[in-house]
Order: sequence, then structure tokens, then C-alpha cells
Amino acid sequence: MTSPRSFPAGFVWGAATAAYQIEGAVSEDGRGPSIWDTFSHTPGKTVHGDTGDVACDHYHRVRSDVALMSELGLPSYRFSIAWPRVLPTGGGPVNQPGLDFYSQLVDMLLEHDIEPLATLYHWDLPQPLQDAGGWTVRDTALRFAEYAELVGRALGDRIPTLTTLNEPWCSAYLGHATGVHAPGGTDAAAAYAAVHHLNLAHGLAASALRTVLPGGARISLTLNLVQARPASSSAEDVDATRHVDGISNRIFLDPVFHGSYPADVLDDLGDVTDFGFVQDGDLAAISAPLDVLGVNYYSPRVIAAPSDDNLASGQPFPATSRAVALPQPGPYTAMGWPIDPAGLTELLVRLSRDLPDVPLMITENGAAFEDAVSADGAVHDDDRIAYLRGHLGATLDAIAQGADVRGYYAWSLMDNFEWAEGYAKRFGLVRVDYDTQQRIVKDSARWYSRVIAANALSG
Ligand code: IFM
Repeated sequence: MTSPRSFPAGFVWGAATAAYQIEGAVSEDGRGPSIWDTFSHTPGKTVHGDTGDVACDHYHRVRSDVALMSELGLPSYRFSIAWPRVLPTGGGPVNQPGLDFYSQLVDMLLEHDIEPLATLYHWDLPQPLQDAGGWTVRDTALRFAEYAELVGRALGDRIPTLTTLNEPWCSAYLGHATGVHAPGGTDAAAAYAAVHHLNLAHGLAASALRTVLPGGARISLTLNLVQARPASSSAEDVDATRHVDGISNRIFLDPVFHGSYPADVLDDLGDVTDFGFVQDGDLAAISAPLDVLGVNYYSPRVIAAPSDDNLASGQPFPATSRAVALPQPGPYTAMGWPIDPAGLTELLVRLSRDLPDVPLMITENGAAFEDAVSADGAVHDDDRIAYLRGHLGATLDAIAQGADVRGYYAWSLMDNFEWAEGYAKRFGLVRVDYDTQQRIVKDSARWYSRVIAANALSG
């Protein structure tokens, strides 16, 4: 047994969820349809045709779910606000019962001394905005800023950190290039238009929020950056890795933190798009000051230049024909994602080197495994404990190397609707029985509670 490794004083601990993945109640109290309602109800788009219609029924069980968080000793909870619950058509008059739901959630959290961290967009775009072009058109960014301001005015006095977007990489590329996420598009040029309008939405919303939030409130953006490693030291693989870093990471980081798109990315994409959607003033808007960068990490990618051989074994990288993601050695999670905590250390250290003044927050990290309920009624998910332990250790390694990491949110508080994978993949610290909606606290949740209480990882 080695001695415990402590986290810095004031380190924020929490667990995360997202509205469409847990709430259900999709037609209640005036909520409008989102692109995920449409997509999940389209045959063939999700495993078993699963939808978020009921999900974890959190909308009706919010009080007991918050009590459970308190029982687990969670100091913070990251959730998302469903835009179509607040503004059913994306704009126009506010749907007061929808806004009230989140206001009550925030009050319940505060009553239990749980700090709320709210994300304004975790992929549930109101369907009427999609019908008008969705993220491929500029107007969606303007509507998002209005929605952000409205939520900021209503709830901003009680939510210390508001995040604009969760993982715009997924919204843009999985939603518009590979088509595995809503709205299901398969056009790389459209994906890059979506990237820009998501960046613009973030920047406009950040400025709008700043005007209505109390001083001291924090504004953040959460990115799922790709920790890309070259498959070999060949010039071709190294260049393919640079390209992937450009279209996955720097295409979001550079406009936000430096007010420009990377020149190599613009060059690389010359045959896909001319970036004509960027208008005067956009980059100044996108680079509005930010207080925290949220980092979601699951596993790294090994990147190679395409060749006949690796195209057969690997996967073309989303939104480009210039790179292939190669299979990696295990162990793997139930998603087939390699377990590689060192990738998290590398990513955090790289960010702290490139953005030395930007505090980092791990807003998602966790794993799906084939959990089972044992004869004793418990879920002994030792594999999840090992995953969390490895990644918390990796976080400490990054902090030891100078990374300014302020906190960690496990994904996810409870099993939930895993998008195209439906309910087949379980990421929760708490098991959800989808027939009865019973919650079972897994061993990993108990273990995580002890880590939080000690603010340290035992040896
Ligand atoms: O479930 C998702 C979440 O909505 C966004 N980040 C990745 C998680 C696991 O796939």
C-alpha cells in the first residue's frame, strides 16, 4: 500500500449527465421536439430503436435523484438544460414550466449544498431550427445567444458556472459528416459550416451571458479534444496527425483563444470548403473572454495517412479523407474504446503548455462496462473503479507536471440513453433498471464517494 495522493485544496468533484439522456417527459409541460427526438424515432438510427422518450424518467424523479447525489456526497452536479424545454421552437416566447423545472432543480441542488454546473447545449437542438438549416446556418448561432441570455438572466444568480456548448466536435462531425448522430447529415462541407456556427454560437452566447451574469460567475466551453498520436514516425503519419489535431482541436481552440482559424487547417480544407461562412467580426466574437475550459476525455487515437492496408483495418477519420484512425491494443471498455489514462495526462499537459492562463476542468471521464446485478443485489463494477482510479491518477500526474486542473466530473451519474447506442451501454455510477426505474448504487459510486471525502486517491 503506497501513501494516498492528494488533490489540490478546493478541487471540485462531481458527476455529469445531459438532458436528453436522462429526463424523458419529451412531450410534457410544453417541451418542443428536438433533433434527437426526430433522429431516435427514425428507424435504424439507434440500437434497438431506443429513444429518449422515457430515459431515466429524471423529469419526474428529480427530487429523489438529487437526494441520491447528496447521499453519495457529491459536491457538484453537471447537467444540461434542454433548449426545446425552455424555448420549444428555438426562439419566441419562453415556456415557463420548462424554465421552472431547471430553476427548481438548481434550488434543490443548493438546498443539498451541491454546486450546479449547467450546460446550455448538449445536442438537443429545437427541431424548428433544424428545419431552417440547423448548425449549417448562421441564424442558429444568433438564436442560441438569445436563449443563453434568457437562461443567464433567469438562473445565472444561482449557477456559478455556465457552459455554452458540450462537445461541438460531435455536433458538427458526427451530426453532419458521418451521420451517426442527429441530424444525420453526411456532407463534410456542411460539417465545417456547422463547426463555424457552433464556434460563433459559443462566442455570442459568452458575450451575452457576461452582460447578465453576476460578477464572479464563470463562463466555460466543453470540448472533447482528440489526443492524437502518430502511428509511426513517417512524415506521412506525422502529417496526418497534425491534420487531425487541426480539424479536431485547433479548429475550436484557436478561434476561441487566439481569434483565428489555423492557417494549416484552412489550407488542408481548400478542396472541401472555402470558409466563406466566416464573416467580418466573427472571430472577434468567438474569442470573447472565457473563464474555464472543460475537457472531456475517454481515450486517445492513433492516426495514420490513408493506405490500402490501413483503410481495410482502420476507420476513416470523420470529415476528412486524409487520415485514418487505427485499431489500438486493449484493454477496452464496452464501447470498444481503449483504456489509456496516459492520454489524459498528455492532453492536460499539452493544454496547460499551449494555454498557460486557462484553468481546466475535466467535465467528463468514465466508462461503459457490461455491468450485472449480482445475487446480492449489488453491482460489483471493479472494472469501472479501475478505470476511474487510473484516470484520476493520470489527472494527478498532469497536475504534478504543472497543469491547472480545477476539478473532475465522472460520466455519468447514472446509466442513460447513450445516443446511437441507445440503452445498450451503461456508463453510470448508479445503475438504472429501465423497466422499474429503480436506482442501484454501484460499487464504483461508493468508491468515488470515498475518494471525494478524502480528496485523495488511496494507494
Ligand atoms: O454520453 C456521452 C455524452 O453525452 C457526451 N460525451 C461522451 C459520452 C459517452 O459517449
